[in-house]
Amino acid sequence: MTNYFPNVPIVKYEGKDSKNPFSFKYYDAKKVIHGKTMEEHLKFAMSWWHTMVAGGTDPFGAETMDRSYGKKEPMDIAKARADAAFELMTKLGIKYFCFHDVDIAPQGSNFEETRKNFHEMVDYIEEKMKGTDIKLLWGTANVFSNPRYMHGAGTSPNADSFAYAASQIKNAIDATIQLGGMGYVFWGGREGYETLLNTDMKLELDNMARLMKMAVEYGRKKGFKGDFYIEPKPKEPTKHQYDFDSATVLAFLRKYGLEKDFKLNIEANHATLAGHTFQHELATARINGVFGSVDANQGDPALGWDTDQFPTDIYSATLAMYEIIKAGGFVNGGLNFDAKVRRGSFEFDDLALGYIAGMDTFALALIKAYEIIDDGRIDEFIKARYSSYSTGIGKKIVEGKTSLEELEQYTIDNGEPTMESGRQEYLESVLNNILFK
Ligand code: XUL
Ligand code: CO
Repeated sequence: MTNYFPNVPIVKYEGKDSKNPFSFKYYDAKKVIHGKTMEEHLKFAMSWWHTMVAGGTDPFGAETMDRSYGKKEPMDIAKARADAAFELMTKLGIKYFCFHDVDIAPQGSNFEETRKNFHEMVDYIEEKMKGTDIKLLWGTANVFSNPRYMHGAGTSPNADSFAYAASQIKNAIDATIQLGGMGYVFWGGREGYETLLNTDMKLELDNMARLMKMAVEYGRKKGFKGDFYIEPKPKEPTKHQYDFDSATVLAFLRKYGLEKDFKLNIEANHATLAGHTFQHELATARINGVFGSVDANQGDPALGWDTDQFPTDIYSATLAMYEIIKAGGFVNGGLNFDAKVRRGSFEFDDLALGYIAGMDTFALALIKAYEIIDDGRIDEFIKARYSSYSTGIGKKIVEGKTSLEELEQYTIDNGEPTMESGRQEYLESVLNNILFK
């Protein structure tokens, strides 16, 4: 193994009283909780783009982090990054990773050269995976950064851009299959519009569905048995992004008959940008049978953009884990840290410390979510709140055995409903009681 992170040891669980920054306080990978190890419940993944590539740029400043590992040639840098990725994942005990095509290999001077670089790196990563238990969680294609996608990819007004995106997606699906990935993500970075003065929204949406259908057909033909995901996000980079939130994506999938092959990859910070909570987006996916995977991170409530911070908010993470457990847990999906260290956290140690913070947050969230379920007060309250639908007129409503006429007669006989409190403050105190006991 390389030693690009010399200060980072093999990070172990030392318990909540440890003051060792390179230790887990809550994540005890092999500890069994409700029949599964923490590692099996959480399925942590490393995001290649934020961890191996991102250099800390922002609109006002250059890179603060050097991610070239002392190499000069683009392919050498790509290989060093792969070596560093496996070193970091091994030291942190992370068993999955996710990548875009452009994260792992340099762009060539034309499509064929880029494709050659890409497949060379896929082979390199495949070799690195051998003899480890590190797996690919999902793959994807970056069809939003290059200027050819300035007006969109699947929703571009330019058919040649659409074709280029399709070609990239084909190769990214091939790579996902080769590396044994069980997921393929569509995040519509520029699938949206700035103004309707130049946009045929119907054609753009129809075309996006056409591209996804072709991807499903191709993937299934090549033997891909995993899930395709759409990752909702309301805005940034486009003003009106078509994959706005879980409900919007669901309507899209159903309209175009894609709901059997696609599930949702829910990202925390995208949920909050849409004006929802992370829990709301997960719950919407769960109750509609399309919960798939998670991009874990958090935004800053004082900033209106996608800050992709490592998640440390226990309150939000716990409620997210509560939903994930209720959805039956991860099957093909997992918990990908779509998170990056802050521009000022430029040292290699910060990468490891960021992951440790995020992993501990979700480990504690897993423990607390099961404590909420085992405690039962919240679930029992919700059940009792709807008990009027278990008998009498309520039962008839639920079973579809009544009518407006009967309900009118019932109301005449019954008079004013007797109201009950929603007890929000009490329930919030129950949650605090469990979180901080
Ligand atoms: C961007 C974002 C992407 C997707 C993959 O906001 O979340 O990194 O997760 O393209
Ligand atoms: Co994401």
